[in-house]
Amino acid sequence: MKTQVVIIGAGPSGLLLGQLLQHAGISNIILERQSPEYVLGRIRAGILESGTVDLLRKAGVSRRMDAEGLVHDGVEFLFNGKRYPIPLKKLSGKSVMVYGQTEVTRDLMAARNEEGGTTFYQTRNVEIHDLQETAARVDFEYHGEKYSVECEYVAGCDGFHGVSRQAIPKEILREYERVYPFGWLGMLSDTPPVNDELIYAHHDRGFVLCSQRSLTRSRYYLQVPLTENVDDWTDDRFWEELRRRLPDTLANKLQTGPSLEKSIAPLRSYVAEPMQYGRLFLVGDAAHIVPPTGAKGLNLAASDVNYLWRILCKVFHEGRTDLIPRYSELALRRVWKGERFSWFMTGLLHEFHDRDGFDQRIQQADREYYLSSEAGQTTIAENYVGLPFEPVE
Ligand code: RFL
Ligand code: PHB
Repeated sequence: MKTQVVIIGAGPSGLLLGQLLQHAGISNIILERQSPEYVLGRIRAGILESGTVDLLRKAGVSRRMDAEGLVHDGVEFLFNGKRYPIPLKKLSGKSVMVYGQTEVTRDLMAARNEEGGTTFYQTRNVEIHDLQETAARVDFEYHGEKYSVECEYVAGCDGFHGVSRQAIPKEILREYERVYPFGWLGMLSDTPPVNDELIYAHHDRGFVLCSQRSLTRSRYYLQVPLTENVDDWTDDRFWEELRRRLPDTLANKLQTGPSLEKSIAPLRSYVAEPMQYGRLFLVGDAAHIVPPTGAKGLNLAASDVNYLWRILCKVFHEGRTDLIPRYSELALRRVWKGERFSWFMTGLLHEFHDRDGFDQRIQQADREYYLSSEAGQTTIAENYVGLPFEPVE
């Protein structure tokens, strides 16, 4: 087989890149380890920045998002029982969209099927070769048979545990990491959200996020120690703990119901540099992970896709191979700002049991400053809705 770009991974990065390349007349094949049902069963991100929304529109997959997604012009913070609404639109000129990663992925899969894009699901043993040669090669197994694809470029969209990052030699790859001493216990339920806007709350018992997927589906998260086991959390225990961490005005409004999904995710900040090596580009979680507190994971994946798609269009249509090494530089500049914001939000809102008195007072002062000053709120707003993309020239 031969194609212009092999994309490893059919998560949001791989599918969105595939769709944009297809529309630009650049042939591509996607290789995915799991089945489509498995990929759609993963409950992950819920908030789209306006730049991500624009990119999904450019990719021609926004019909359902525009009809069903909820535009949020604000977000709320809460600590010491006091609520701080942040008017995102007023302060930054932009809004965010509530539309889940599962739905984005479903729309991208449907578009690819309709347009006849080639995707191999349930592949095994994907191997990347010849990244420094005149053509790269990707080998894989599919239903017990061995296959080989020759291509000009490989997009590693295979998430944190994928194989692509390992194709960069150890002496070239640099890794930066922070691991946090807690995780998020998430619960999805068909209950109306407790508030119109998302609420990020600090409480002495730990952080809480009240999020949503629609007007009838809620997503809540509780900060928990990493030693917690999800099986020890019955629905009743989850609702009870959530109520304890919310002020009475909200706790009394909370509508409870059976969970559709519950899981614990550890929190991590991680960046791999460079994001390009020979004919390979790393995209999304394959190159970087953020703690979910800033809602940046999926949005940074879309940011990488934006830069790579623009660069590959110029490479294939205008012969601009000089842009290839620019990908890493452009993508990383925005990635590090997303990393900084996610780290900052995590530090601002969580309960750190290992912090001494001084650090706790600084955290308190930070919360008071950022949430009560318009300048502080504007900083949060412009990062939350997403920083602008740089032009690719
Ligand atoms: P994905 O979504 O992980 O997709 C990678 C795809 O590659 C496949 N794959 C392979 N395919 C072929 N061969 C191999 N060797 C392969 N190895 C892996 C995988 O099966 C998968 O289908 O990465 P992508 O596309 O870069 O998208 C990134 C986003 O998914 C991610 O940033 C966010 O979901 C992060 N994230 C969250 N972000 C938020 O903004 N808000 C959240 O609430 C939120 N919750 C989460 C999350 C990430 C989680 N993970 C990864 C542990 C919750 C969890 C549990
Ligand atoms: C979610 O709805 O899953 C969600 C929303 C905002 C975040 C993280 C997760 O910051």
